[in-house]
Amino acid sequence: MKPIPAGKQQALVTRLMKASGGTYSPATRRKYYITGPQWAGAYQGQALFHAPTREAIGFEDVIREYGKIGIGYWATHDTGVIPTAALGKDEQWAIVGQIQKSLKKHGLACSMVTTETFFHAVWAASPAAESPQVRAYAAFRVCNTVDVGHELGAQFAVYWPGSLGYYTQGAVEETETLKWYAAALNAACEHDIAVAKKKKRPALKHCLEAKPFEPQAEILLPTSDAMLAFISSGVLTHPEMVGLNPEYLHELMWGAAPRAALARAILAGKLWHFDINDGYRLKHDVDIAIGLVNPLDWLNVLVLLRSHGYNGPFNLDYKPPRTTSNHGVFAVSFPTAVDRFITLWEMAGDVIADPVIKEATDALKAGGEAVDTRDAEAVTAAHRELLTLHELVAHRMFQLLVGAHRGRTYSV
Ligand code: 3MF
Ligand code: MG
Ligand code: MG
Repeated sequence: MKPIPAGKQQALVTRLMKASGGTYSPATRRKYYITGPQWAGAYQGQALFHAPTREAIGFEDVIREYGKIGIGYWATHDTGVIPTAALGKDEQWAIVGQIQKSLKKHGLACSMVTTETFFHAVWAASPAAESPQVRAYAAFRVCNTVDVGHELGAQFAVYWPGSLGYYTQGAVEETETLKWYAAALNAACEHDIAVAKKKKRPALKHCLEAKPFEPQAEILLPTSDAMLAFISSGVLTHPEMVGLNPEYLHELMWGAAPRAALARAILAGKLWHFDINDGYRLKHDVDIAIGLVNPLDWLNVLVLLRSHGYNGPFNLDYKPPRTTSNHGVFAVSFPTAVDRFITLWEMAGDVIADPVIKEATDALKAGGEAVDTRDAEAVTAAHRELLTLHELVAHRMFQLLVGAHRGRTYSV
């Protein structure tokens, strides 16, 4: 092939995107509770060892482009749209007014707001630092986010505590730090109760998001399970207002099975919000878009969520790759991520309705014929053939994933 001149590359991408097919219409995409974070759309490709590869864009651009794609909901960090120095001031409310206008113009709703408690130097010793002043500032920040959330019509507040941990051992007393962290959440919940009452709105759902490491070396609440224990430990004044925002890749990062982590959150009644992305076990938080690494596992995850009636947001918390251009972020990265989610979600419906999987599962639950249940050999023998169905179910899931259940075969 001849070299492609820069001026013809966008057209090539557009043509190949069309040739790929399988896209859903914006109207169809809007039927799902898919949320687009400001930070994902505006991510410029920067990281510890990485210079930005894309130009900066603001919320007007992100909201407009999400609207065109058919992403119906928008979410943001406070400082993703409001400069730190303007927080809580008149300038903040002017910006919030602009955001409201943009959302209305492009037909989006704000689903979630979150406080950035990891980027600014003030968080160097975490939002639950020893200094009462830092903690008072943290309380101001989370309460201010509650105000912004109500003003924008959000239903959720999310907390990724980022720097709640340490680089070096012994510098921090863990129980005290956790109680101080709880104090900030308590301030947010109590403030929320008052604001919700005044505004005649339901209170926000406050969702904790765990990540096992990064940016700190050691993290005080590293997993969703740790957060469930924290919620019910007695340190929160309103544990009923606090649930989870698990993130798929954050669970993989510590070697967990995301589906099992989600199942534990479901049992606790705390699966309220879900950050969707993909990546690899025991590695950096690469934030690859959903389904590009573990499509079969993702299908399994969505089967679990569908069968338990999960109706919260699916938040596209991933990072368009550094190799993708500003144009590509909204022409390829977001629409394809949304479409893979929809495909996997609908496929999860196929799995639930599949007669082979259904009969196999029912048979496994029915068990073998009655034997003496105090006789290990007899119980084992009564189920020997039945248990082969486990592998058959897994094979059937694979068939559903590749379309073999609809007759797709290869002749050699
Ligand atoms: C970090 C994350 C965060 C959180 C966000 C919401 C930048 O790995 O996943 O995204 O989701 O801070 O609170
Ligand atoms: Mg996240
Ligand atoms: Mg993440």
